[in-house]
Amino acid sequence: MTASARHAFSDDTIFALSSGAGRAALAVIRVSGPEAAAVVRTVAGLQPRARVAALRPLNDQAGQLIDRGLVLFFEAPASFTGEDVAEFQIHGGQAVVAGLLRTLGQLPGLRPARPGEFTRRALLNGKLDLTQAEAIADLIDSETEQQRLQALRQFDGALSERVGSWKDALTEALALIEADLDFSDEADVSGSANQAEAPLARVHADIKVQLGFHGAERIRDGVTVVVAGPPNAGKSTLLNWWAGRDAAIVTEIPGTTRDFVEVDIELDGIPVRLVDTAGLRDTADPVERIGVERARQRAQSTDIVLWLDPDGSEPNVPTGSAVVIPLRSKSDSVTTLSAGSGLCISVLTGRGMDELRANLSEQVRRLANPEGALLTRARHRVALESARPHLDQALATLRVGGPLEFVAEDIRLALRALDELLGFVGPEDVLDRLFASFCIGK
Ligand SMILES: Nc1nc2c(ncn2[C@@H]2O[C@H](COP(=O)(O)OP(=O)(O)O)[C@@H](O)[C@H]2O)c(=O)[nH]1
Ligand SMILES: [Mg+2]
Repeated sequence: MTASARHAFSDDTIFALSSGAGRAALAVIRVSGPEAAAVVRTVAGLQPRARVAALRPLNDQAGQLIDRGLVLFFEAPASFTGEDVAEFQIHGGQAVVAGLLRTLGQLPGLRPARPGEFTRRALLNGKLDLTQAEAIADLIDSETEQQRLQALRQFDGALSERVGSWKDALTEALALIEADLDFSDEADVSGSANQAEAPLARVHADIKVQLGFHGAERIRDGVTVVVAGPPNAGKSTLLNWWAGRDAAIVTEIPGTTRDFVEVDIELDGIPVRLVDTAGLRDTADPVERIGVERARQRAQSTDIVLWLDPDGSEPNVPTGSAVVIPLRSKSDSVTTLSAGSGLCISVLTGRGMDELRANLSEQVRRLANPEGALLTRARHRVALESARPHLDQALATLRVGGPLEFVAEDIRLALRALDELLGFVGPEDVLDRLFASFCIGK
């Protein structure tokens, strides 16, 4: 099934307020579907001309003036959705917007759009693929500069093009295998299957490289930093300093923090989640003990661990693959500096805090380096992970001279996984879930 084969959308015409809700200077109301041209004629009394803006009085069905506004018309397929599209730019008053929406709702064949339905139609009409639709959602949700740039890159087709080139190479390999299969009854076998190995191996290697990059997902979802160390080391104080508020309770009583306290900050345009944890110690208190266990688990699955200890002890926590930054906290009050290691900091006097910020920023930037990384969502990773074993298998079978039918089937399955990544095939509920998270009017 191709993108166009999926073109089975309803015949109804949808409309929605595409600009933000509430009082504003202007509002944009968008209409998409077969009735869009009729809407322009009825509401604006205008024979629609594609891509020509016209300032018109807009009337309701009784001929009463709603507002004067700018009317734009895009003829299918040269529109965002691939259908006929009309756009009304009107004054952003609530009564104005409500008046036009009410009028549209009364016209035959029109109904309010569901969240993301314009983009979904664009997808179904082959105007963009699923990774680009996701990029639109990411662009709308982007809060940091890096997120914005990354969403734009993906909207421009950075991932689509790479996946497209993988598909081309696999299709070529498949054709070579199939040609060989066709010839296999004859004595002088063409042997073209041998040439399939090169493109297969290239795609295989490239996908492996992409799966090794995590930078793009970190830009979208953020880098996690766990603050860990013995009780009373000043962990919660450091978190509060970074948050600029009293997010975590600070006392001189060891064992105060028992559960995670998380705050979201931004470093160099990259979202960072700081997690305060219970101080690590052996304790008889069952609640604190759970907190300590959770702290250990959290440290194992994080990107960065800030290890705080006034005495500069070695990090005493399983850190998985995390980068560990050792810090000697409360350095203003430690008189006999032992032979421990780590940057000396003091939230109280500000000592070492600039260096700490610079150090952490550098690590965050390194982890969230988007250079060459194309997978921005877990969904992309899942799709490639499901293609990979088929490529492994196809290559292995080909190399040992195994049955070419098996090689062909594995290539087809890998191609299907790539098509799923682009949204050309696959379960509808994946689309339902994605578009449910969209704004109405997009
Ligand atoms: N002198 C000094 N005291 C600090 C500093 N940071 C935290 N403290 C104090 O150390 C105690 C424990 O701090 P807290 O943040 O709750 O430590 P946690 O148990 O590691 O979370 C509190 O009394 C803080 O006021 C610092 O930089 N210098
Ligand atoms: Mg604490």
